[in-house]
Amino acid sequence: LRELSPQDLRAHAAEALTRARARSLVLTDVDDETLTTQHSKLMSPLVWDLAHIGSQEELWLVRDVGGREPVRGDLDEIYDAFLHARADRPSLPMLGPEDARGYVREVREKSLEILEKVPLSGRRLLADAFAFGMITQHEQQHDETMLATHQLRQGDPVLHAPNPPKSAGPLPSEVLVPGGPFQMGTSAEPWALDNERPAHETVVEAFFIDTTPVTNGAYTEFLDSGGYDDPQWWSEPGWAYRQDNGIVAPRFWKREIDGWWRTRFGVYERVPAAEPVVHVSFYEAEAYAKWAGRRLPTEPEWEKAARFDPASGRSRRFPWGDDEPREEHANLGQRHLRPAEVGAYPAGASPLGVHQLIGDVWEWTSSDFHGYPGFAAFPYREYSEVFFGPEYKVLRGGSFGTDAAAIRGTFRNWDYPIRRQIFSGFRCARDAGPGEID
Ligand code: AVJ
Ligand code: FE
Repeated sequence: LRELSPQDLRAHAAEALTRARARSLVLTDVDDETLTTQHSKLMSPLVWDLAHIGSQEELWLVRDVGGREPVRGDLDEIYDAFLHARADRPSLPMLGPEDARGYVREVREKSLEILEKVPLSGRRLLADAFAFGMITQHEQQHDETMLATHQLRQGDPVLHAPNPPKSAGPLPSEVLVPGGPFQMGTSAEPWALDNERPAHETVVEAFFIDTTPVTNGAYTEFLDSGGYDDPQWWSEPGWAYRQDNGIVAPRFWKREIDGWWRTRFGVYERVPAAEPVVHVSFYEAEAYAKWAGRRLPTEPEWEKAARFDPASGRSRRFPWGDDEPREEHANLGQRHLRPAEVGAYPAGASPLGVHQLIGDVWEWTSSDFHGYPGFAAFPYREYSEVFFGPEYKVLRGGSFGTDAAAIRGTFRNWDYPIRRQIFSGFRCARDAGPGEID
């Protein structure tokens, strides 16, 4: 970032903001009722997300970076996510669809003017350039949340996209990741959020990790062998969750006489065996792993598998190297409305041969969400620090709904272990025995 000229920084930020907005507009290009209905207690009405995107942009770019007067100071409270739980948002006096669209347009005009004028050099370079990155990622994160809202919505399909590539061929089931130190986290990545910082050395023991995420086919074996009815596979809180909520299969699945079917953005279809399983909670992932005689990877294990290059000993930005994601690397950006078959992205594999770490499905890890040694909250405690603790589990790698601007090898997402309306899947790991390390 320090090496880019102010003109290049501006062009990069403007392009990323524009791409995020195009996505937000596709996701909200639906009738007023679809926009204003609460499709699930777990989600906001789509029209709340849209104006919240504008409100955060007004706070951080228009007022903070630009030093300008508020556009709509009266909206701050309505769109403050910390003041209102999602379940309560429908009763807020929020902007209607036309006003929300007008509001985000007005804010965006101002932030692009500010981007043209801000020096992007000298004392405030890092803070100002980061603010544009933070707001871009914030909009993209809400775009993924809005995509999850679309998945929860009842009715005919309104979103359409071509299918992702097919598998390029079979792969070995697991890969050995060598033990020893590697660099985890980052101090250099310009748009990295506070919880990804700073870079620090971490040691892992040698372990095996699945080459790909666990597929629907493999998961169905767990289901069909009675895995959901056998407490021996479940943790104590996991079993209580399964019992209390009558959980019998991944979210959106239904058993028919001829096997498992699912609803996906309004389409009812047979569950495709070769795709990663999606819409499972941490507890379901953990139960599957135990049934399979394996376990979930820890966060350091996942990151080492994704970033460690044994040839140089360096940690790279992405499994395939330092280049920004391209279409052949990963299923990202809502280009496809489903995960791709395992083996579909050979160009995105890590040097050790681990595939589809980025894109397709978020992957549950066994780790709680905590700050790294030397963590400093930035720009505010509510961004991530207030979520640190044992209640949240970390997910890695992004999904087909995540934009390239909002994912990298160091990126950390977090959620409650019961959540599964997100695009969540997993892969398994196991300890390497003494005889297995060469
Ligand atoms: C990082 C996905 C957990 O959606 O709650 C959006 C991102 N933070 N607005 C969330 C976020 C503030 C956050 N997650
Ligand atoms: Fe937000």
